[in-house]
Order: sequence, then structure tokens, then C-alpha cells
Amino acid sequence: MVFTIYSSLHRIEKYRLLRPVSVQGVMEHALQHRERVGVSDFVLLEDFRSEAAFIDNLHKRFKENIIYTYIGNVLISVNPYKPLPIYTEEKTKQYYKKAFFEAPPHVFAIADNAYRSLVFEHREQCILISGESGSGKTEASKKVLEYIAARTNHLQNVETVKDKLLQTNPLLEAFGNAKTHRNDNSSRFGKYMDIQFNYEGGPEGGHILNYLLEKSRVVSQMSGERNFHVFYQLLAGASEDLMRQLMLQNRPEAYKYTLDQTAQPNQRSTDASQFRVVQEAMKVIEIGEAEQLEMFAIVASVLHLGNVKFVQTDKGHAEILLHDASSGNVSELLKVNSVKLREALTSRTISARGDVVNTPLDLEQAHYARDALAKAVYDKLFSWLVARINSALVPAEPDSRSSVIGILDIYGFEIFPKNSFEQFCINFCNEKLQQLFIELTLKQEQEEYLREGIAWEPVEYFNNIIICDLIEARHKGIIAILDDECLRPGDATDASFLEKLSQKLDGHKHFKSHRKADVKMQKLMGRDEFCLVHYAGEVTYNVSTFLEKNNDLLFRDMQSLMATSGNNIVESCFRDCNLTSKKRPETAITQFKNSLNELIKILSSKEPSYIRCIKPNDVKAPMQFNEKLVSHQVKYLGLMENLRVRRAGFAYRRTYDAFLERYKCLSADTWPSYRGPARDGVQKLVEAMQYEREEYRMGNTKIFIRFPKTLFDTEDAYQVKKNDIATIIQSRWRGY
Ligand code: AD9
Ligand code: MG
Repeated sequence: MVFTIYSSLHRIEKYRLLRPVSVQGVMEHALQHRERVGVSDFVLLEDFRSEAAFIDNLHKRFKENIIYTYIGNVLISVNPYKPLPIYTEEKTKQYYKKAFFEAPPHVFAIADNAYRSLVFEHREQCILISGESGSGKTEASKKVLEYIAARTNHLQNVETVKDKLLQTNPLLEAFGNAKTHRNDNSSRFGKYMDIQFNYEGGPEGGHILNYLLEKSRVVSQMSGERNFHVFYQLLAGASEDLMRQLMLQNRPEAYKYTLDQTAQPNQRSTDASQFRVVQEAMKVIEIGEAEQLEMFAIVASVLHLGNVKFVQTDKGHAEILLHDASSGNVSELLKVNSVKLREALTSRTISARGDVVNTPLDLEQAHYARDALAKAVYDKLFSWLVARINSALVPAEPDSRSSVIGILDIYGFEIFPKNSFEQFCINFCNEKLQQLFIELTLKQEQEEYLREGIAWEPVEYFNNIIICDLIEARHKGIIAILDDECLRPGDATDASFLEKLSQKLDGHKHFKSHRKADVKMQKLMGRDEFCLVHYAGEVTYNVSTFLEKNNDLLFRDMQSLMATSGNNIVESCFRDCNLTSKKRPETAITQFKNSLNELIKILSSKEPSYIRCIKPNDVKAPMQFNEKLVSHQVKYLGLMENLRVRRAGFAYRRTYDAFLERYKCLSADTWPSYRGPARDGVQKLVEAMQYEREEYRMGNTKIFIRFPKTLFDTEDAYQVKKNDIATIIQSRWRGY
């Protein structure tokens, strides 16, 4: 510290006008401040290659309740797990029309920057939010939306649209979020939302795309976790009349799918009040009472479905007891023929070479069929809801010149003790997004250098396209191999899939099978597992249920029965299942891959901003910062690589106008008054500050500074000078 102070003194000393404060004192103060709260932009870290220094900086700021830090224009956010007074109206206004460096790092700065680029420069924007479960993605996305709503307050005729946009959150969260171990309000689906703006910059509508709802949660949850919120909200908050219509009891423990009570002590009143919030949101979205009733009938039918009990006949077939009320309730609520429903739950029609054969199901198959129906009905209801919200968000008077800001709130990289098909999909998604991130960050950097007329200095980086190819390449990627096994008639199993993987991919740098793994790895891996070396680290996947989850079959009998439903939502959802087509429906992973590629296409056409969220501890507690946990996330999010790329050339850049405005007092040529071009003014400053040639470059509109220290020296000199000026003014004022 002492060294840093004295090495900078030669630059600073001459900025002392009078003698009232010691130069050293001011600098020590500046240094102490940096020591305490860290740097607000990681590019200003002296040791930008050290992960320890990175985490230390995050930790320092976290202790001071500063949760936001930049890496250039990427925002890092650490979940404080407590309300902070940083989202007030006053704070919001602090970010209106401000460049990044003019106010402390904030999600509002990201939102404002995107909004301004859209409205004033007509460049479409997207904000990509990533991070692991519970890191604060959804909260960040809400803050972006709220900021934009506040920012457009001066515009007329946009209130209704804004209301609708804001109300999509509680509604989608009721149906798509659940309490998990990692987050009490965990989004169990990926979401991309476009906010559409008219030419004046007023929000005029929106559109939502949803990804991979975790539908297995409908029928089972880990101990201590809950089903989707809406089930509990309905049971706790519905009026007596509604409960009667839905034939429900108000205790979640009465239903198999919501049985676990360990997850919900004292939750009932929150659920009840939240139900009112959901109903209010439905009103704003203009979902009428009849439609609401149909939605809740489906939710209730899922609860009843879970309680359908089977017994085994002498022949080993599954049967539903005649007096079983649950199946009757389901048929009444879904308005389908009760006899046909019983049949569909206990038998299956197979057509083989023109003959139609009805095969009875055994107990296990019947349970599977029942749960498959519950999952399918709920999943379709969710997709229907998204479509319904979208229809409410279609602009009333579409402006042909409208443009959008997209917000992506999607699951981050997942590594659990046991990883299955779902983690495989999620991690594949993260590989794709990482690739886009690298491409776009580098592209942005390169373009800026080009725009500014500064020679581009190539950056070494890890391109994860090799892993994306390993997963999705035609014919030989993991997805192709999985689909082949799923479509292969006969004896395909999870084990045969693993065998094929091993045959075709052993030897690939990023793939490891048990067979070919080294001794150490073999000990860590089961025989039914394979390992992928992702950009974020190694993940071992267990292949059990891969085929079943990928096939995602709902027996045809069920589908055709649901298509006859008198509930309009159910009927419309199943109507389109092409039951007559001989072609097999696309597998789950292929559908996901295609929608992901669509998403990447959408995102690539926009200018991106990034918010990377970090979870500081595993216990959802404020003020706890677990360095090991954070270190994992810094790796998974690729932050060190991000910083390295950003620091490869020039750590810092600023427009001439802004640089001159702040530091003009540092040269006698530019202070107290200067009227020439900003670039020349900055040149004078740079000379006065005795920058070495290697330390900076002059671009077309910006100065580029290579090392943080150069900037710190300048800032320190500025602080000294500012102090002196203040003292002069004070002295004059006192009449000296
Ligand atoms: V998941 O992948 O959907 O399971 P998210 O979306 O990353 O997850 P979420 O935004 O839901 O996490 O945040 C989890 C909880 O952390 C919230 O319910 C809040 O209680 C808490 N949180 C997150 N961000 C903030 C914040 N900026 N200020 C205060 C916060 N609390
Ligand atoms: Mg979320």
C-alpha cells in the first residue's frame, strides 16, 4: 500500500494548489475506501487472473451490502437474501439516462442502458440472466421490468400494457414455480420474454416463450419440497363455493400429489393471500371467470387423479374400484366419459398391422399411465396459459416500427450428486448460451475496437463449440444417438443407449465412459453413468430413465379421450395431437434442441447485456458468504474467462466527453474553462498526467486505458484536486 501511494506521488504532487490537506491523506483515504468496498468493476483489479482476488472483491462488497459489480458491461449480482433499500423510486431516478460509470453498478443501469440503446439508437436488445437456482435471476428480471415500467411513466396510454406485463409474473409463478430445497420460489421452467416498444419508446405489448417445465414435479417431489404453488394456493384460498364445484377438501395432505407436509409449516395463510393475488392477475390479463373455472377444474382434476387407486385382479390386471370417487371426479371436472377414462387408465389399445388389440395394464403400468396423464394435462395447461397471456399481450395498435427488449431468465448450470436427463438438457442449454456469450462478447469487443480505429489484439479463449457438437452434432452427437435408441423398435434400453455412447464417443476429449475411464474416475462413476467435461466442469450423468423421459409417451387412448373433453382448454390442448399420423412425434430432447436453436437465433440478432447471478450460501441466509460455494459459481459462469477477455486489451475505456468532464481540472489547459474539441482536451490531460505510450490509446470517440493503475492515479489526482478546490472555495467563503 505504501509503495502504491509513493509510486503515484510524482503524478499527484503537482496537483496540489494550496497546502490545506495533505496529498497523502487524500490518497490514503481513497485507498482505504478501495480496500473496504473493493472495485466496482473487476477490470480494475490489479491481479485480474487471480480467482482469489476476484472472490475477495465480491466478498468485501457483499459485507458492505453492495451486491452489484461489473466486469465491463456484464453485471455480477450476489443474492443478499434480505431486502435492501436500493430499489426505491429515488434510486430508480438515479439511473435515468445515465451511462454505466455515472452511478454505482446496478441492475437498473443495465435496464436503462438497454432501454436507451433501443429507443435512441434503435438497436434491439436482450438481457441474459443466468446463475444457479436461488441466485436471484427471477428477482433481477422483475427489477428490469419494474424499472422499465417506471422509466416510461411519462408516456401516455401505456398503463394497461404495463399492468399486464407486470401481472404475468405472479400468474406464471403460481403455475410454474415451486418451493425447493434451494429456493422457496424456484422457477421450474425457462422463460424468455420480449417486451415490445412503439416508436416513442412506450411499452405496447409482449411475448413469452417457455422452456421445459419440470412436469415430473406434478406427481412427485423430493421430501421437504413442494408441488407447484397453485395447488396449495387453490386449496388454501378458494371460496367455499369454488371448492364445492371442484369437489375439493381444503387440506393438501388429502391428496397424494401434495401430501408432503414437512415443506409447508405456516404456509397456509401466505398461500391463501397469494391465491387472491393470482386471481387479481388473471383479471388484469383479462382471463374471464368461465376460463378461470376451467383452469382450476384442470388443477383440481390433477389432484383427484393422483388419488385414483388401482387394485389387482386375479389375472394380474389393474382395475379401478367401482366406488372410487376420484376417477369419477376427474371425469366430471374434465368432462370426459367416465367409463372411457377408467378404460384408458387400465388398458391400452395397440394397432398392429391393421388389427386393433386392447391390452390390459398391470398395476405398475396403470400407475405410470395415471401419472403420465396428470403430467401431460398440467404441462399442457401451462403452455396454454403462456399462449393465453401472449394473446393478452398482443399490441392493441401494433406499430410497424416497434422493437423489443428480450429478457431471458433460464436455469443455470446444474451439478447434483445424481444427474439425470433434466440436468443433461439444462447443461446443454448452458453450453449453448456460453457459446453465444463468448461469440457475442468477443464480437462486441472486436467491433468496438474497429469502430474506434484501434488495432485489435487477438485473445486466446476456450471455445466450447466442441462440447456443443459432441452433444448435438447430426448422426454422431449424444442427442442423435439417444433418439436412435428411442426410435429403434425392439429391445432398446438405457443400458443399450449407454453402450452405443461408449462405442461411438470413447476417445472424445470431453466424453468419458465407465469402460474407458481411468482407475480414479472409475471409482467415482457407476456402470450406468457417463461423464461430460463441460466448460464449467465435469458432470456425471446417470442414464436410468433417459429413454422413457425422452420418449415422453402418453398412450394414444388417453390422448384421444382428452381430445373429446368438454373442458375447452383441455380439448384445445389435445385437439392438435396428430393421432392419425403414422409419424412418431419428436422426442423431448429434439424438441428442446430445436426450441433452443430458435432461441439462440433470436438472441444473436440482438445486442446483449448480461446479468450473472451468484448465490452466496446454501441456507438462504443474509450476510453469509461461503467462499467455496461462490468459487464454484465463478467457474460455472465462466467469469474469470470473461474478465480475461475483457482485460486482454484495454481495461478501461470512456468517451472523451465524459473523461474530460470529470478530469478537466487536472490540466491548466482545460481548467477552469475549455472550449475546444473533447479529444484534444483529453490529449492535453494525458500529457499533463504524463501517461506513457503503452498505457493508453486514443480512439475515435473514446480513450482506452490499458492498466487500472493509470486510472487510479488519475482518479487520486482528481480527488486531491477536488479537495483543494473545495478548500479554496471554503476559505473564500469564510472571507479569507
Ligand atoms: V431458480 O433457478 O428460479 O430456483 P432464481 O430465479 O435464480 O432461482 P430468485 O430470483 O427466485 O432465484 O431468488 C431467490 C430468493 O432470493 C428470492 O425469493 C428472494 O428472497 C431472494 N433474493 C434474490 N434476489 C434478491 C435481491 N436483489 N434482493 C433481496 C433477493 N432478495
Ligand atoms: Mg427463478
